[in-house]
Amino acid sequence: MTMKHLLAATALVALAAPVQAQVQERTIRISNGVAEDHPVADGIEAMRQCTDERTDGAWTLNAFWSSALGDDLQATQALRSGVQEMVITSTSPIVGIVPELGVFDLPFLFANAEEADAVLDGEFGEFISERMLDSGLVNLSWWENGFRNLSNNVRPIESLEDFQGIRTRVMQNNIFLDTFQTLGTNPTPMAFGEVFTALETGAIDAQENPYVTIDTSQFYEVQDYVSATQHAYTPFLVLFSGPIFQTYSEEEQQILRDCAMAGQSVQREASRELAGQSLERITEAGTAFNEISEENMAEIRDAVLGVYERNADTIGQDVIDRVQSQLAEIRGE
Ligand code: TK8
Repeated sequence: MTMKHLLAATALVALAAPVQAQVQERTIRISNGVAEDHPVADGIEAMRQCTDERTDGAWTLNAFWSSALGDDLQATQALRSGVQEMVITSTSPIVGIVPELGVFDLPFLFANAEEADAVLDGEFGEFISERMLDSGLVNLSWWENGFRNLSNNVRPIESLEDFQGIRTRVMQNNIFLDTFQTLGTNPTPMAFGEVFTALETGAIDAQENPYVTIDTSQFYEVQDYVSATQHAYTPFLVLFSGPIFQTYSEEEQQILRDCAMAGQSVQREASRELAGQSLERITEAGTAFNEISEENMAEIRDAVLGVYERNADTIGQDVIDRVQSQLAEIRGE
């Protein structure tokens, strides 16, 4: 090799070096409360393929399932103190950290998944994600937990009266507590990881989650009835530790955002595709499913209207107004 070639090769290596420094070897631990066959796994796999490509295999994404690294709130606190990289959590258990998230717990806020996507992927979703930064949490993307339905061991829910006295686990969240007290049940706040055992031992009669979760966390094994209450839509936050995010280069931060968004479309599609199959599996296992008449659903919706006003101070009336004006726009009202 001539001196000229040697100098050119050295210059090239020097040029490449800063780029390599932009993307370091990383191991990213991702905490999940749901089980490994939940569609969140599809989203994480899509994210992993994306980071493999963008970092040339320098990053390792390790997912932990069924609350192995702690429940939603514990894992989120670990992100805030910079001792863990990621958690995929429902918004509801962390309203104590970011009260505005409570807006998603208001009963019957969204009428369908299209509305939920439009609000979360639009200005309002951006507004909420920005609010989370002050708490040391970077929301990389909105994924889908889904519309929640009540399962229980007492009776099918056909009308408002049927909720009476049912001992129901709710997420650790005052708005769900208010909603299920107002419906006439006897609600108990509980971390997700404790629900199966509480149902199995008869400590509680009921829980409420999307069909996909009732399926993949095997709640149907310990539940006799599932009723299509569709009483709230819960988003999943794809959270990254703020303190750790700050130690990443701008290029690495962009890779995280881009790849979490690549996971969003895959995860939402998998969640919606699996919902029908999950309901089939639940009923094939012997759990009775019922829908609720529109007339009785109207009575149930009316019964919980007061939850909005009673929790407006905690969430922020401005936040409620903001999402409702977005929804009015989407609905062409
Ligand atoms: C999983 C939970 C779960 C949520 C609940 O980590 O607690 O019932 O719906 O998805 O976030």
